[in-house]
Amino acid sequence: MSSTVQRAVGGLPPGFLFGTSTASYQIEGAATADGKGPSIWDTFTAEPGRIVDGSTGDVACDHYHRWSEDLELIRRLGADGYRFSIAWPRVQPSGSGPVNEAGLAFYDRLVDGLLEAGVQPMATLYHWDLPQALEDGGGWLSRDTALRFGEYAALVADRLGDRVAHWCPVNEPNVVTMNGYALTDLAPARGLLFDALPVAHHLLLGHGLAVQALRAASVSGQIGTATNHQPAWPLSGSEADAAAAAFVDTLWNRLFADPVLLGRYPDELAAAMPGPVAEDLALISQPLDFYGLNYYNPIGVRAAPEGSPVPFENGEVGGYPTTGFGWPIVPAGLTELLTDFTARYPGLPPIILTENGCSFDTGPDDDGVVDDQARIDYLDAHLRAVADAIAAGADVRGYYCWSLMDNFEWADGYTQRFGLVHVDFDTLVRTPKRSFDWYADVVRAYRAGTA
Ligand code: IFM
Repeated sequence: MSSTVQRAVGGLPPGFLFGTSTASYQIEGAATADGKGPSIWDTFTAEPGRIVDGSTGDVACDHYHRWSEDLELIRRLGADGYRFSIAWPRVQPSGSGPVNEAGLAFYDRLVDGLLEAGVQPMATLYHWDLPQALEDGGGWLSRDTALRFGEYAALVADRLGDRVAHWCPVNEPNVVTMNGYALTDLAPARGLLFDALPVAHHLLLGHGLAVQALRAASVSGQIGTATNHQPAWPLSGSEADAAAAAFVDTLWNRLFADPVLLGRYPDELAAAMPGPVAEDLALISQPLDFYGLNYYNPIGVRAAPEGSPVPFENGEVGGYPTTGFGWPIVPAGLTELLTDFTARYPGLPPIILTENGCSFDTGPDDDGVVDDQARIDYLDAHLRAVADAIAAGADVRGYYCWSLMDNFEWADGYTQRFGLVHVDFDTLVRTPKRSFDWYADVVRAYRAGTA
């Protein structure tokens, strides 16, 4: 057994879960199959210039048709869990009304297949593919979308609630708010800057209503979150940069974690939230079984020049190696985040890392081997960062690698490969990378060590 495998599992407590993550629009394809309605991502990708390589998720990995082949890969990996997302427009093509049976049946089969393979299903209810009809009615700027989301959650809970092990209602509400509604790089590309803040409240309310629906259905699994968090690091020692970084921490991290974990908004942003805020906060802060956290890297922040529409600018933290995306590789940022959360939120439930991973454009060599040592090094370092946080008192119970397979990376199309499995997007042939075998070894070594 290699030393990195032994290192990676050292310091992880008994019962620790290993898994992989994916999302519907990024892997499924089958854009109109079985009555699926259009989502905001179908609309966005059809607009020229939105996606760097001009691609769409119309086919993606064609997982909708090849799911049993992918299930075999999941089985072969041997990890405890698999996180997938349910496409709302497959279940309710226009975001409200009765269930589209064929769409929900797909996830029913997937969940059964996972359980037969001995893998715990982790279901995300919303990973960004909002039914277009709801966006036409205001999208997440409208309170109504949160109410519809609660109804959709109830429909899914009714069908899958007896078998899903973990529920993540909303993936990365901060990314949706900032990149989809404040800026224009993700769908629906509204570009509203601070006028997008009500979106945060409606996504959080949607989370609360979904938690309520899942509890009302007495689902057997645990309920949590999947929120992207990043330490905000000032790019210089100046007071102005420190203040800008504190503001970004509030906007990116606290705005989404405080309401869930403390039942209140940060003072600086509370006034921007549409009512009835106090009642909504009671729903938003219902107790959770785990806090799901997605980590990639810290954000570098500097103060913006006088007269800018926002008081900060983002920049890369320097001095670190980078992934194919150019994102800095900072495992210590993960330790910092986990220990800071533990200190900041006294009632924090156990944490599960619902995403962590890296893009590297490594393809098959002449022998068909995908030798992605850089990914192994990244995962190894981040698992050790988790162990460091646990040693410092953080209660972390699981790690889900993003991603099982290369997929459609949003505005970056097929140019960024995050998978443990290589996908040839011309032939759709799947080839497990060396990191796949390494991760399988990590899981085996952990089990052997804790058996
Ligand atoms: O691919 C995304 C995923 O959909 C959400 N979290 C970050 C990943 C990498 O950018």
